Amino acid sequence: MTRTKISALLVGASLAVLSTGASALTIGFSQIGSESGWRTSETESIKAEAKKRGIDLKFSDAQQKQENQIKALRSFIAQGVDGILLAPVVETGWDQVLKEAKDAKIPVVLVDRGVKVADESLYLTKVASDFVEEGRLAAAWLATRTSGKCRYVELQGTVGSSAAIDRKKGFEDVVKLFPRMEQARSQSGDFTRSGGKQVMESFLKAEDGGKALCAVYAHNDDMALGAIQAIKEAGLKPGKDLSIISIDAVPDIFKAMADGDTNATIELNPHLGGPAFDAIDAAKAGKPVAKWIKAQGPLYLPDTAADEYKRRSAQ
Ligand code: GZL
Repeated sequence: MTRTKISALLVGASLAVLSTGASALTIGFSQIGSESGWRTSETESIKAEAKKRGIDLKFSDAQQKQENQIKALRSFIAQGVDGILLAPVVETGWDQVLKEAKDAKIPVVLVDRGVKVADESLYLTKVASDFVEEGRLAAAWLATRTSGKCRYVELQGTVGSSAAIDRKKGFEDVVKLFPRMEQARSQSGDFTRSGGKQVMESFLKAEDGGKALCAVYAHNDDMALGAIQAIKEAGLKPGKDLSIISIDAVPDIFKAMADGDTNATIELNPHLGGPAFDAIDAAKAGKPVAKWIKAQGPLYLPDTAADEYKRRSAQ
């Protein structure tokens, strides 16, 4: 290639960066997998945001395995990326690889879940909602709907994930204030529809076909959608014989709500790329970054479900 062509290319590249004002950064993104509708939306949103900013995003899908995430982080470090986004599948086991990133001076931003580490300086910030608050809100809604008397079952998210641990904690913080609220059974459906259906089937079998059950608390909408199928196949009416509340506010839960099959969902924002990339930019500019960038969502009820479904499925 002639010298003129190379210099033209270099001018072109720098003009592209200047014109969009985007940072020509290379960012590694270790994503958990595609276990739920919400996870897929998060992936699509972060990829779109990276494209809009002219960021070269190296994407890795861990298929729900922590060892794959650790491998991906080590690969990003070896490539010398400018920053890393990590959606940690579970809370623990990250100290060593985060220390390697810190030693390589690569900022790590946690998205949508948290980690338990000995030294909080091992990551730049966490962009996530407050799962304990979500659990408290869900329990307050159920206690109000049932006048504080309900024998419920719980579909937990992925074992060891901060989302499952804290959504469980928050719910139980409030339930213990109501002596006639009783947890009949609680088990992980791993945040998937199939997991939610299988576990709900086992709950119904163990609970005399579900006749004595009052409600289902699902840590995400996908497990609630699976449970709805199981409840129908057992001859009961979901949303009526058993009240149901879940979290994420994916489009399909609004369809189910409009059909009368579920009763409430709490919104979880999937658009975490903007705040995550801004945090990396701020760190590189030597600006302070909060340790937790929180995004909290509202609770939705059947009265707006049809409109919400139309609006969200058109997006
Ligand atoms: C919560 C996120 C959870 C979602 C699920 O921030 O980690 O993981 O609620 C997803 O849909 O599987």
